[in-house]
Amino acid sequence: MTDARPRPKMRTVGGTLEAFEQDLISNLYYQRGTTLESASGPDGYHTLAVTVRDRLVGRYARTAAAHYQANPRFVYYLSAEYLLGRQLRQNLLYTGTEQFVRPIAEDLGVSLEELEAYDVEPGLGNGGLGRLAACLLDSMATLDIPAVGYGIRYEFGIFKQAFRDGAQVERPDDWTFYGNPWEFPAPDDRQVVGFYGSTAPALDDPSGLRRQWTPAETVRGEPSHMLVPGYGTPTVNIIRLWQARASRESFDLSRFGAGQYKEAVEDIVQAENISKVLYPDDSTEQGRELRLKQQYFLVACSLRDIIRRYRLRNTGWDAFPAKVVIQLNDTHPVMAITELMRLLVDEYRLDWDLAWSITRRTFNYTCHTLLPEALETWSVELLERLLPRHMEIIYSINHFFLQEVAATYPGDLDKMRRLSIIQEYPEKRVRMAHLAVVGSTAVNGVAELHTRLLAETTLRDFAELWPQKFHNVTNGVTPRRFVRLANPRLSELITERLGDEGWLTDLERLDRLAGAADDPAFLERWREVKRLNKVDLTHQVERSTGVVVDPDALCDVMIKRFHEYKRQHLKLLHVITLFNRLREMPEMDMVPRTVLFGGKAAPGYHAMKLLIRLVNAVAETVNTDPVVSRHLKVVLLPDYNVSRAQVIIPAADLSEQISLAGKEASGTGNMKLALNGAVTIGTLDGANIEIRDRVGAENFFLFGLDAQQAVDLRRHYEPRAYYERDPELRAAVDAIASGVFAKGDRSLFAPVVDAMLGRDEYLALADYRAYVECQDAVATAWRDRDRWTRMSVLNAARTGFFSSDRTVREYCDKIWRVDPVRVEPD
Ligand code: T68
Repeated sequence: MTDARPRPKMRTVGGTLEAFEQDLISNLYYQRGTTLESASGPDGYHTLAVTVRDRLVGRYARTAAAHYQANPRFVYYLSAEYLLGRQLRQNLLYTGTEQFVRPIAEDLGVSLEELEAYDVEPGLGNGGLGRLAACLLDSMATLDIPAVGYGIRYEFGIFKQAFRDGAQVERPDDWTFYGNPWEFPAPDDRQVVGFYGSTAPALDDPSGLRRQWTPAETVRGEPSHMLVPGYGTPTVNIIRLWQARASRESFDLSRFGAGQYKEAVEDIVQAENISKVLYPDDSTEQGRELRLKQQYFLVACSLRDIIRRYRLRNTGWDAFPAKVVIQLNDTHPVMAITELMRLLVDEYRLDWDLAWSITRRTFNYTCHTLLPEALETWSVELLERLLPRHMEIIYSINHFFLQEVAATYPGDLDKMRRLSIIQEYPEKRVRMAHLAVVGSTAVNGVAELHTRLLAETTLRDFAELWPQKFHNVTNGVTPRRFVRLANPRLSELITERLGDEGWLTDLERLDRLAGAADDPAFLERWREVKRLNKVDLTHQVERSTGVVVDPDALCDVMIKRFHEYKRQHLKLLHVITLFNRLREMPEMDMVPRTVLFGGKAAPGYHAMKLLIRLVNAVAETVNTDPVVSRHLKVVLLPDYNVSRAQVIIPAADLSEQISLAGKEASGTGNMKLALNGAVTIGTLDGANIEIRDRVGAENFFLFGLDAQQAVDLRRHYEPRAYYERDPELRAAVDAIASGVFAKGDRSLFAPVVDAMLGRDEYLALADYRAYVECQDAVATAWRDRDRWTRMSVLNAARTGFFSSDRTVREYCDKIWRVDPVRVEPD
């Protein structure tokens, strides 16, 4: 896809300030049933939200009409997770009504900040994968790509994180408590989904491939949609979220009448549990049956909706793959492949081969991991019980696939065993990634290194069999949310320098800032922006932790899910090293630093929950030490989420991307931080490599083993040897072991020490010395203010490539082959 066509000029649908104010007052009265005099905070927020939302509805209607008219090929993005972030400011910006709100709010005696406190972010995801989905939707709308996102409307999103005595406690995220003004329920488009039951042969099918499934249980999926506006264009797409409801028959009126209240509603509760909670689990498998139910619920509802939409303008099945392209966001929605086969073969009575050809041409699969333990598998026993017909279909798909394999590699049983969709030992399980690759046209990794390693290791046999299936599409992030909304000061400075706001939809134009990196006056203003952002962050830190930090200190941030491979413990060893140095030499001239962590650990991930305790314990010790705390502060900001990211990222000086090379698929926080002028300290992992290639080696602090060295070292690795020969490392580990961070209790953090000195799975000790030396180089660079600011400017100037607009264009070119549809301007 090219972007050669002229873009319609950005117009505002905001109308006039007077009209906006009128609508506000009227909405307050008629929608909330209250008046200016008696309105509460939630009333004010809701009214503002609805008034802004109304300005997108006309655009949405025109988008739907244009799509109906053009009958284009659509992208359907299937994802179990979306981390959309707050909606209010985004939609004010996208409708051009931002300018009205302040004067009106002033007029009415409220502040936008006050109202925004009620703008809750829908936390319908865990981390990078869910946020990527949201960035891609934003870019698809911005590029006028006809697209619909499908997901689950979890009643409770990702848990809220608090700390009690330094330990993570999880609280439910009741995100719809005040109602969600951004969504439109669409009960007319509900669907019914079956589970359990049995299958029987279809009477008229001699091939035996068509069968009839009679589910034992049915659940209703009720959709609602949220608007996904494009920036600088009238296109408004939607994301459709399904909520599980009991089908009407589930309510047992006779039992209720007989006073058996609990029994009468049992089925209702069970059905509605399906969309009750997001699995806050990005590492381990748990709650298996319910999780599989969620996955099937999502794909069954979505496919029926996709077919419904297809049939509005098309007849027959031949055109289906030409009009429908489904992108599977990791393996969570991969059951869609078997469900489409079931619909086509059993319900629409197509023959198997035609159905399979349609199915394969419809789906594509994005893989987001390299960790073998994160590759999803489902036990055959569970699948046979919950989705008996789907299990049969998987066996048939596998049967025909293995015939193909046997024809290509005659007699190679080992190859067959490795490629099979079914794993036989130690237990029969379905490998979802294999099903995804077999049932898709294109498979993509999310950064160059990741795609290469996928093809060389995790999916190697498939890459040999079908090399043309594998593509790389390096991730990206939306500059609207992560620069313009998060960092208005920097945005203003950039716009002033570049002359207009065109960079917001053509991010590579940031390269014109490179010239400014030698302009002392510009550097001064750049620094001033960063400083003001850091002042904002210090206020936030103080409000939520009570810790007072210096806005002039180097702001060193590590924000991401807590996971061993990401190596928060390596960062902590560095912090403890600085602590030890200061204790030993109180007079040393150390660069003042604030080390800021943010991130959640999966509730069942005990090693990471203990590490969180340790981070908080180290923070407490450091921050209360009269000598050390003059130079060093450590903060673990509770409840890291998209909204907090939008405050932290603009204030960061140093971006920590220190995963063991070969483990982080891509990372996207690394991109957001670089775009906001943070300099990266990182390994050659994921997209760090591509960031470094672009910003230049001299503007990136590289350290550590590369992916190949890590694999080689792992074979004969002895962490104790590193511990014994490096006195600073030994002192840091010993400090944890000695109980100084646990009021003398040597047992509390012993598991952390044991993990380091025992297996040290992610080679933190091996990378420690290189990391600490690299951090010393960071400190030296920081002392030279102009040098540092130059690096900061060049990081922003040279990372325009990492816009999710570029990512979406690549998906369009390599995989989707969809064209934009222009929508009538306002
Ligand atoms: C992330 N994956 C990758 N997974 O770790 C990151 N997993 O490198 C990459 O940048 C990002 O995806 C986008 O491509 C995840 O975030 C999960 O959240 C997850 C959730 C459930 C199950 C497994």
